[in-house]
Amino acid sequence: MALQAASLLPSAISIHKEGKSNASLKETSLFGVSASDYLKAEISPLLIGNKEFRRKLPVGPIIAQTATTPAISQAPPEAKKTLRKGNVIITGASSGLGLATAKALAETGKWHVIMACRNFLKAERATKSAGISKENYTIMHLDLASLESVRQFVDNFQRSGRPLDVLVCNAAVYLPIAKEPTFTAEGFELSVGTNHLGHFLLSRLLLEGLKQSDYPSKRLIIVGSITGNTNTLAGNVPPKANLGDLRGLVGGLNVLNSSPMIDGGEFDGAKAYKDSKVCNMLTMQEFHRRFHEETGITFASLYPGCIATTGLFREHIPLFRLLFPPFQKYITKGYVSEEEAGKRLAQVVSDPSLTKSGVYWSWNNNSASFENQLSKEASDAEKARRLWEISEKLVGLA
Ligand code: LMG
Ligand code: NDP
Ligand code: PMR
Repeated sequence: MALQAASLLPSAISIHKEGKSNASLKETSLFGVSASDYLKAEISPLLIGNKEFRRKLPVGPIIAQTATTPAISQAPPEAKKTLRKGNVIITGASSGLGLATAKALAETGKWHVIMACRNFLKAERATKSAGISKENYTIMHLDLASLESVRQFVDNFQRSGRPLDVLVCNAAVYLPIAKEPTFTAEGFELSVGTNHLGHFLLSRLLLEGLKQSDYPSKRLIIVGSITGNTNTLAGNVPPKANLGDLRGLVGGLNVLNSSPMIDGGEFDGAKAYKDSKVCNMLTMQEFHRRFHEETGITFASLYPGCIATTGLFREHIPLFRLLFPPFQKYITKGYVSEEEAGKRLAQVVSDPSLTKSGVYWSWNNNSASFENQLSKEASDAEKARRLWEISEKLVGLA
């Protein structure tokens, strides 16, 4: 694949050659896939015989949940009977990746999906057209662009008495051609306000519930993206993600105090989206550092592939929406269907071989998962800590 991509590269962008060390692969991998990761992905089934891997396998019948590892058929039949359905909250499940994931999980009969959506009717219609059966889902109202709504959602969910086993922070908005910023109910720039701050509050408030779940493998997943990672070609298409020294975030991401952009710069909708994805990936790692050991929760992020047909591009110009899917399909070869991407995220939710915490998952051309490398900024622990602390203040947790 690296060779295919090489023909697309301008001479200014270097491409790694065979035989280079992993250190050099880190910053030059294409499409977020380095050769070493590719190899790792290819041998991952072998890890099943590995002691460290076995130790991390969830106990009991959860290992009967997917058909991707040999461990499945070895589950004792009596254990299968005792496992209750898992409960997974998916934000933004009314379209695209979220809907496809809800469908993939619901179809197994082993999950009840709580679809956390801002438009109830749209979500209801989406479940009908996707053919998700009534007993496998519940729609609950959540508008991530309002912290009040986030709190209300958490309250409603807790009152429902359902245990929470997995939370998937998936919803996002992308405003690539907006000339002026728009804002959430609390006055934060809309992309970072929705994609990062709304999810930050949601996951902080739901952490306690996740902790209390008796499910064998509890997970908190925050969807990331290649476009926030500047160690990839896609992440180098301007405007590039860059959180700078977070001065705009400190100022509250509004035009009154400072700037609507995290780095304090001029508003740029495409950059704000990419910045928000960096925040998502940093937040996942900070959760891992702060809570994995204590709670046993698996924290993970992922790049599911380029799902060029989703509603994410609804605000883009029609010409872009027309050309983007064939461009990704035939030129970059980064394209995946909604269905395939949904299966990938469903794997991160339930596959017993993906219990490692703190990982940013990606998939190679054979659709095998591997642990991908994040860019320097998206793996900067000091930035993650500062982002966490500033975000806590903005959402009223500190
Ligand atoms: C910014 O511009 C906007 O400023 C911002 O407002 C926001 O919209 C943001 O990310 C969204 O974009 C980015 C701009 C700068 O990129 C473009 O405008 C390029 C448009 C490309 C749209 C993709 C779909 C086009 C598909 C055309 C092909 C059709 C497929 C059919 C089959 C054809 C058969 C041949 O981008 C740049 O400045 C480019 C710099 C990119 C840096 C990476 C360098 C890689 C260059 C390698 C060339 C690859 C060749 C691909 C050809 C694509 C042709 C457009
Ligand atoms: P879609 O637009 O299809 O889905 C986004 C979902 O988020 C929609 O259901 C939307 O609701 C919901 N949403 C938006 N704003 C809010 C809000 N304020 N409150 C609650 N829900 C909201 O896009 P995708 O499926 O492509 O995106 C899903 C995730 O995948 C995002 O995190 C995106 O960053 C990520 N991703 C996407 C890629 C792609 O190529 N498409 C690549 C890499 C990552 P509604 O239906 O009401 O509009
Ligand atoms: Mg990108 C080389 C591979 C590759 C991949 C995997 C993506 C994914 N993109 C790639 C390359 C390129 N893109 C190149 C070479 C160009 C210049 C022609 C290019 C352009 C481009 C634009 C204008 N790409 C885009 C846009 C968008 O508006 C999308 C975006 O940045 O949204 C923030 C986008 C994307 N490209 C991707 C992916 C996954 C996106 C969707 C963004 C996301 O979900 O994070």
